Amino acid sequence: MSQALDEIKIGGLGASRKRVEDNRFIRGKGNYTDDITLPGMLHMEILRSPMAHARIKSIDTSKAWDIPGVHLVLTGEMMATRNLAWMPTLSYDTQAVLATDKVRFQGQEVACVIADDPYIAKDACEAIDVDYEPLPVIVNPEQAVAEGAPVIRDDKENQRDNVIFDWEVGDGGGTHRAFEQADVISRLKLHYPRSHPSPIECCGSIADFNRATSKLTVYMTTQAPHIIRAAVALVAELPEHMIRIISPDIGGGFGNKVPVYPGYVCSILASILLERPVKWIEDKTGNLISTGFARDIYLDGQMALRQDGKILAVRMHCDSDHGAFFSDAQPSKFKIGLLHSAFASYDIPVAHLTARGTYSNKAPGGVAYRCSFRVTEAMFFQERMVQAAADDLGIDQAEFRRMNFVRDEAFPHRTPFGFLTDSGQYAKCLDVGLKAIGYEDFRREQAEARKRGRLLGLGISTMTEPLGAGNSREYDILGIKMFDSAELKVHMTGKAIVRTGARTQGQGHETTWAQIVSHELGIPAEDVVVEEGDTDTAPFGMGTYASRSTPVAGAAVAMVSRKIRAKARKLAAHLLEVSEEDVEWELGRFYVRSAPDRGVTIQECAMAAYSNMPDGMEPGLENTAFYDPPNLTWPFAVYIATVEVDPETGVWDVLKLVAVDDCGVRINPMIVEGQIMGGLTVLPSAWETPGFELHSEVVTPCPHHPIGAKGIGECAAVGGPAAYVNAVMDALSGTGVRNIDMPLLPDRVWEAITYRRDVSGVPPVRSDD
Ligand code: MCN
Ligand code: CUN
Repeated sequence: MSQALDEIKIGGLGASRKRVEDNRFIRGKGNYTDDITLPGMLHMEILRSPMAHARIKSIDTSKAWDIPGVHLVLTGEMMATRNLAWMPTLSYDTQAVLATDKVRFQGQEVACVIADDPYIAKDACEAIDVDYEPLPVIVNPEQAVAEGAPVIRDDKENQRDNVIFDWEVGDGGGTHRAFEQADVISRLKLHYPRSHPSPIECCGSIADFNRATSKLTVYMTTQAPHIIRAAVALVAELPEHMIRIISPDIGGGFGNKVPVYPGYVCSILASILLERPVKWIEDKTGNLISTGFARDIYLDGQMALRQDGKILAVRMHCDSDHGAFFSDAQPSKFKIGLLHSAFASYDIPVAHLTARGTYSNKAPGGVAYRCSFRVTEAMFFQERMVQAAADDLGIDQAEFRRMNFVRDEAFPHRTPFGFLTDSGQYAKCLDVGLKAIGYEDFRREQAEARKRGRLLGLGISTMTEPLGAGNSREYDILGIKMFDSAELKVHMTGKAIVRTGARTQGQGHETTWAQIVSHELGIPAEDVVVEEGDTDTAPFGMGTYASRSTPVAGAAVAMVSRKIRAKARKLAAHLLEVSEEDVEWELGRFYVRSAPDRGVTIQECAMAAYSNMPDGMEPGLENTAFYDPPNLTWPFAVYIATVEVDPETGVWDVLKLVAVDDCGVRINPMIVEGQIMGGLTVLPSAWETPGFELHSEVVTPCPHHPIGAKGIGECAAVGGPAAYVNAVMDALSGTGVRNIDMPLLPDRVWEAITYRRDVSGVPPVRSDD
């Protein structure tokens, strides 16, 4: 008889285990960067530019130096003597650490003061006298390429204009031919505005250089500690083994804590110069005006359609505003992230995307924001465009999607831009969603309400997200290939520690990685501790963003567990005195095939690894696995929102939101639901947050992931926005309004209803009459 453990009881795959990290968080016992105090620690503050574009005529720091308690005032000029005035970005550009020649965005770092406490440092910053000569300011791509526009990056030798790149992907000729066959061509232009990830905890670092040991330890808010270590080694030319990056608890990242910021660099240099720990904690204003933003792209697309509803081709152009430095975090190969994952949900024969990136006098970043490298923009545009096309053809929105979906049997499916999606049941997800929202009934109710002057709307959004970069053949950042690793140490009493190079920021890795070990080894999850974030102890990894942790680091956890199990099997054979081939595995236990009652537990094997190993076997039960995924994982989701818009004020409320997410096998269903709700809510308060109805009945295991899981961390933030916007647009159907750019503030909605016209959010001005 089987003596396998009950996987849910031991907290394995599928168990809605409470998050173990919350034990300390809800008690206020988290350990964030700002909680750390080191002996002799000094404090750093940054002086930021009040101007968006100006030449620096002079910087006078003498008054700051005179303030008692000031230890160091850093300027770009001083940084330059150490070759640190500029640093490389993640997209092969350069970024000013402290400005020397010009300031290029409002909030740019101009100088730093290191003092006994942050208040002295702040006062000293105010005592620095900077003489600026203002220059014309550019705030959007149109201005950037206009005749006579000032060249923002005149620091770069061959830069004669404000264009960063012109990039294209897809089949231009084929797309052109398909458009010639079209019965109807549908067009949509929109702006996805700049957004800021806004984690509760701002960025910060404590650099601690110890002259005696030559070791540099940096505590910092980073989602990717190993990448930072490599960057510090290469940029500051310090030996990598003498650098230790520790990412303590993180109070939300959302992409904001991927880039390298000047504050980190300055605190490191200051600590080296002063030989004392230097702490820099950014304030909210600093975080909002200077750290990695997201979106800010202008999309113009056309869809070639056959009268019966078949999508024949898509043509897209994207103008993206990257701010003053091209510092996007994205795979090297792609200039505009994974924007070309657009239209992956649909079976579209051919497509062509052109993209132009430009500089502006705005903060750099392009980190995306809860989105796998610009897939939010891709999916938003996909779903807005699909809605517009369905309207143009007079076909029901749900039906139009269904007829163009990639069919279940068509996987793996090659998207028109060349990705290979792995699996899914798109139509089934849609059916579940339509049933849950009560589609037919709502349409009737909507028509009835219209007669009484009430505006109801229903918006559908789907998303197919490329999660889990690499594989290493195609994905790298600055040449560093994207894979991950996990290390598992099983102690003699059967307790274990698992470490990865990912870095949880609230996603619950401390809970879920233990569940994967449980699933593979039958060790109860509570007997497995998870540790991440310290480069001296964690194995190499590319970090946590683009929902790549489960697809890559999580897979590595499964693979290392399997290595441990393989060794445990040998130990079991030895203990049971049979040959390895006669040993069978069931959860938590090896047994003799011919005599199932004779068995040993995984814990007994662990003890044997330290006390009774067979002759010639290397002792211990520890291992590391590197995992280079064969492909991205491709979760799918359908989000359906219903709204009511007040025609008098433009205020709108969400009546209901139904989410159907298929992220493959769910490790921890409760954490997955938390991720979905967080993604659908993002920044608004609980007051604006509707009740969500989440569905988990569609599960398409990822065919190439060891436990069948796909990523989930960003899906709802990727697919959610279009559901809300489509719902408002649906409420306005018949008014001739085709688009309102986000944010859908009441005044914009009111303007659209009242004047029956599109409302564009294009800065800097919009005509108000
Ligand atoms: N999970 C699961 N089953 C699956 C997939 C995931 O149980 N099939 C679990 C995972 O084990 C993990 C969580 O769900 O505990 C999220 O997993 P995953 O989708 O792999 O995403 P990451 O862990 O890589 O998280 C990154 C993602 C990103 S990129 C942003 S941005 C974002 C997000 O997560 N930032 C967050 N969610 C966030 N949630 C919080 N609380 N804070 C942030 O900063
Ligand atoms: Cu894109 S924001 Mo998350 O990938 O860290």
